[in-house]
Amino acid sequence: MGSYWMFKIINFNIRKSVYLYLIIILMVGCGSPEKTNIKYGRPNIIFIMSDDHAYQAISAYQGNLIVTPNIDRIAQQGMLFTNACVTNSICAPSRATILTGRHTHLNGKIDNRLPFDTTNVTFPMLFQKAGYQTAMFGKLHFGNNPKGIDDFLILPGQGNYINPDFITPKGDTTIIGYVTDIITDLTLNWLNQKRNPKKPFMLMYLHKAPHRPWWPRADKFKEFSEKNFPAPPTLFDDYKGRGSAAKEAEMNLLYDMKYGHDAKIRPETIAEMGGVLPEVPAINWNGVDGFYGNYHRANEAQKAIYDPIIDSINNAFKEHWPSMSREDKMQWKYQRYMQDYLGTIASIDDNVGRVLDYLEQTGLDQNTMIIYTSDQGFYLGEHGWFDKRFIYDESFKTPLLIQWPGHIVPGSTNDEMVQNLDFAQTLLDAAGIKAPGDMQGESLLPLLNGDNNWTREAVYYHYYEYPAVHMVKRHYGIVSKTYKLIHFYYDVDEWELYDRMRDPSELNNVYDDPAYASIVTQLKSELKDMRIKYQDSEALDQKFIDVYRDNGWLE
Ligand code: SGN
Ligand code: CA
Repeated sequence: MGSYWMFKIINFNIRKSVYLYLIIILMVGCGSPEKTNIKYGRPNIIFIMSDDHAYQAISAYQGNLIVTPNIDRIAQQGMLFTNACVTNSICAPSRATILTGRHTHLNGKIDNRLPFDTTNVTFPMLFQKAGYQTAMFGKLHFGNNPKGIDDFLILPGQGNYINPDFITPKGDTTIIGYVTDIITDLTLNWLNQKRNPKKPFMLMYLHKAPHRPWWPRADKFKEFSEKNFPAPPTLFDDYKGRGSAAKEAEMNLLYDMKYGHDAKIRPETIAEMGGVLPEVPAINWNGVDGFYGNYHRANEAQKAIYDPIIDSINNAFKEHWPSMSREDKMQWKYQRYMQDYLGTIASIDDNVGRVLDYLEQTGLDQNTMIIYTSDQGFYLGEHGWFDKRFIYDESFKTPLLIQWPGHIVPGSTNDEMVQNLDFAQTLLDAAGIKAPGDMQGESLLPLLNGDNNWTREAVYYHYYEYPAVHMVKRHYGIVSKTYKLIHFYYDVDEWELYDRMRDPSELNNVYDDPAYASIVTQLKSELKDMRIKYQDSEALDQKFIDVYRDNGWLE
């Protein structure tokens, strides 16, 4: 357990068994090591997923922002995928695709708003049916409880960083502490005390961090608030070479990231500076709730640790902000963003280390496939952005690291175009469970085993949540290692083509460049075939626009 705040159950709105949680949590680390279930032949699965974890913030991928020694261990002992991507770069839809092995337009979870259709078959249901124990701890983000899961404590919706609430099979509860530590404690407790060592297990360990508004644990908050990070070359992107979607998106650090909610500037600080400042309009400020909505979850003891750090950030802001240029403000926001975002990741890395240590100490690691991934990628200032949604690389790609002793050559890398669509079939295949014929991915086992018979050359992508927060227009596209063709089809009709080899930062749309005319023709035809293969269509595009119209969400 993190040394910060002892666990205490504070909310007695569960019908019964609240004390059970206290007892099980105190028992973490007290149990005896258990043997692997190797004699049963079937591997255990630990699926670790963080929320919005950019590959740029994992040192196995890129080391200039943060060192993540523990997550990197998975790559050192297994395989690092350098071209893993999602089918739809947003939270709940990505999770729905992971669970069902089906694209958004078929599983129906097009966005974060509409409910998940619980008649979908999910891979945990199949594991459970095949005799596996199943458990889930952390963020699901569906608005309904997971099916096929024996044991769970999940965050309601996005969840909270400090003293988070949890939904449990027995009711709701609040646990005092820092969310990343708590989710890990619950996970370790389950491994150590609750699972049946005679059965194989499929465990989903799902972090809330590093999702906005990026509240690190207080010690990490202090440590990271004193650091400076290198800005990406495209921080001041003016979106010139792109279409209207990039220009109209609302995810620019300078214009859309909020001083209160995101950068931890107190309402009192803005008041002392003369109220709503011209360069800090209400939209960029987010009022009192933006800051206090999160801060007030902390109790007095916790606030006492956060306060000096917040004070020092606020004092520096008050002193320097009036004389800062627009460029300075962009740089300031970028630093505040990275300090908090990466601070939350430091806790993830420590906690992943705790789980890996436990598995190694007990020998469980020998028969366990461990996956580390995120529900999508994220912009860390590239193109001046935060958030995700776009098919452009930083949000399209997602980290993927897999270890499985005896099956994967340690320290290997793979650059094939693999997707979150493939996860369900991969895990089922690893466990020897037959995947339903209507799953649309491919098992990654041949890649993990080092076979060279992978034939997929391009993948399909489709994003829907518009109009909505961040205002990223609906689009679909085809992506190969060399090209990316995109169609923004709603409220505009615009195509973009990027030459991924010559223009890896995706700054120049070459769709209208005559030199690429034959590539455009070829990719359009492949995209058409792909839409047929995956059963997507204009009729479905329209159906999902109509859903927004029927709900009054098109304004
Ligand atoms: C919240 C965030 C957005 C974020 C969505 C979706 N705003 O609305 O910035 O894009 O979640 O994120 S916040 O003010 O609440 O922090 S997702 O990961 O769940 O898809
Ligand atoms: Ca997410």
